[in-house]
Amino acid sequence: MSDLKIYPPSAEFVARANVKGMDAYRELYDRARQDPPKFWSELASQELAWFRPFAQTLEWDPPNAKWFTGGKINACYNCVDRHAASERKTKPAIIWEGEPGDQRIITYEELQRLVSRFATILRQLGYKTGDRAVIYMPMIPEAVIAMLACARLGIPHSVVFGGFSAEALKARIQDLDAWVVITADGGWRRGKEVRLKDAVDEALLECPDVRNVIVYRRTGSAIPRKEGRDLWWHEQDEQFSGAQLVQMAETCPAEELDSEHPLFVLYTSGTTGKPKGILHTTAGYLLQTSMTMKWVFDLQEDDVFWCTADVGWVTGHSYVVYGPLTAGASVVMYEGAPDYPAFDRFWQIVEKYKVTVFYTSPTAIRALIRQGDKWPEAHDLSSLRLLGSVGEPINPAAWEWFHRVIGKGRCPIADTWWQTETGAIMIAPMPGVVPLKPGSATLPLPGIIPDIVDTRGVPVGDNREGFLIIREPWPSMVRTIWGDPKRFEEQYWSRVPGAYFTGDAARRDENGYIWVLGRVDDVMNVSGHRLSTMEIESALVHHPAVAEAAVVGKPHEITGQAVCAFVTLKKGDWDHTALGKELRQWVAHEIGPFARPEEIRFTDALPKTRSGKIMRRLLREIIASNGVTGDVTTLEDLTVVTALASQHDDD
Ligand code: 7RM
Repeated sequence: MSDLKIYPPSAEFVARANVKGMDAYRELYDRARQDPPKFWSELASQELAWFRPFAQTLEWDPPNAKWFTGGKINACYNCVDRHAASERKTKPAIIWEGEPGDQRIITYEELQRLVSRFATILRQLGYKTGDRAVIYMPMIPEAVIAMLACARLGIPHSVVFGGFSAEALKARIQDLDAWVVITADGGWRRGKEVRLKDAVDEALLECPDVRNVIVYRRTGSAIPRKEGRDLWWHEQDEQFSGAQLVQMAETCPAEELDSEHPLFVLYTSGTTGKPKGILHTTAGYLLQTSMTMKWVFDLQEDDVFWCTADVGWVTGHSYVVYGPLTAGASVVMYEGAPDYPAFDRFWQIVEKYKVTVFYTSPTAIRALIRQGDKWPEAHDLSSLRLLGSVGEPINPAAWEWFHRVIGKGRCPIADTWWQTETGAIMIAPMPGVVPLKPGSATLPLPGIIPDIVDTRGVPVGDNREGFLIIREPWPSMVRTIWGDPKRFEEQYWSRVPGAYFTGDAARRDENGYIWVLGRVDDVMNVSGHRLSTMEIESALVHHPAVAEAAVVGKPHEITGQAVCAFVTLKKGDWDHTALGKELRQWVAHEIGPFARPEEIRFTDALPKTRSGKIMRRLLREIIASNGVTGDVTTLEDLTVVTALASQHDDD
């Protein structure tokens, strides 16, 4: 590693950074480590607005944590009202650009009115604290408004990414037992309409408990409407006419909720076929998402912050909505695809809105690299001062390009490691402090005690690969898996007793820098999105032609990994080419287009251990090398492997 180039922060960047110099970082880190309750309680009192102060900082009964108990708080109030009542009231909260080029700028003051009106609609329909809502929206301001309105009333929301299919949506509505679904007629993606309401209608055929669907009109296309159940957002809003009604709607109070009141449930892929509903609660989540805005993104009052993630993923929750708004930032939000109408859409938006901090994924970077430097070079990117990366390890070549071509060598890159479960960034450089090594998320943030251990939980020592764990509780940590506390405990807290198991492998170098290597379980990472092999396998075996399926990730130049499925068929005379196409489409329908296998390989049998477990490691090797090495002595039938290995990628 010694020949690696190291990038210290520039003097210019350090001069105005929130945290400057290694000593300042060490001081913060040590203070958090020595007395975590003191450290976090001081920050919570300073950074958040409370209706009633908390009595105790942490009640830790592993694996159950309660933070800031006794306190009364509201996430929406912290994100909106307190800024609307301050000098920030005329500051843009949301700077939005639609894919067709329409734009809206919503100040904090306006956001408060919009959120209050929508909260009033929900309240008048009878929804109240503790009821659950599912949000299935395009990337439009109303997605954020819906989330915040739910938070205002204490209605835990679950945002389902608009790229998920009706099937996936149905499973989430059912698991959460949601009574109201908030959606739009559709959204724009690469010039085409994504028809969201159609998917909702299909999902609701099997969700009898849903009482209302509130539909925002985005595309204006014709959609069927179920009388009594479906309501137009704008029609509901029109009832507030006349000064008195408007006044009433716009002053809908924010509920005074417990610190641990559930804020949202976000489903993420695990190692089984069933997605896990990750529960986050209010105060700790808000504190850590907003603190990381200051520590990692060095947030300053005049920043224009753009995180390109969809609000359907955790990155969108924490760094489009709750983190930046709690911190009072101006947030850029874009509806569509990065390559539409051309490959410079991101750079055009950076130039137009003078974005200062830009946070995206390695996949997006790699896809743009391929199109050449002329696209960014055609734009003035001089407003940028800091870049960020998330979702998967960033390969040094992509890092260098991002740094040189986008950041013009001036902007530090914050490679941020975290998970849906951690709620906020855990390992990342403080950009005014930490010299960067391309490909490393560098050092843990204050209050985070990571370790790298072997199968027995013993630390492995420098430069050795092991499991990444986190030893002490932190405010934004996952509280449970919705409806399945047992799975929560088994999944995260039983591998290394008392410590949180991340599911990632990592290595720590001689400078204490952490290099995250990827998942150690059956979770794939495709374009920075988590996908479970089991989830795709169960979708495939649902198809009438399929007997068995095994799914593995295959290295992919742009998306990091791509989905590759090995399939055995039931007896019959199948046209492999046609069926391959059909199965890819089938998976897109069952889960979502982003889960569509890149490749389907038909085989007579799958390699299994004597106890009948599919040997995915072997399949991965076959894919990566078209050959097999290593120990296959536990294999039931070696001829299977030979046959599989002799198939070619483009079969
Ligand atoms: C934020 C998010 C989590 C998984 C995680 C890792 C991988 C995320 C990085 C990374 C290396 C990074 N949430 N991962 N960020 N690996 N370097 N900077 O992505 O729940 O969807 O995924 O993503 O494997 O466990 S997530």
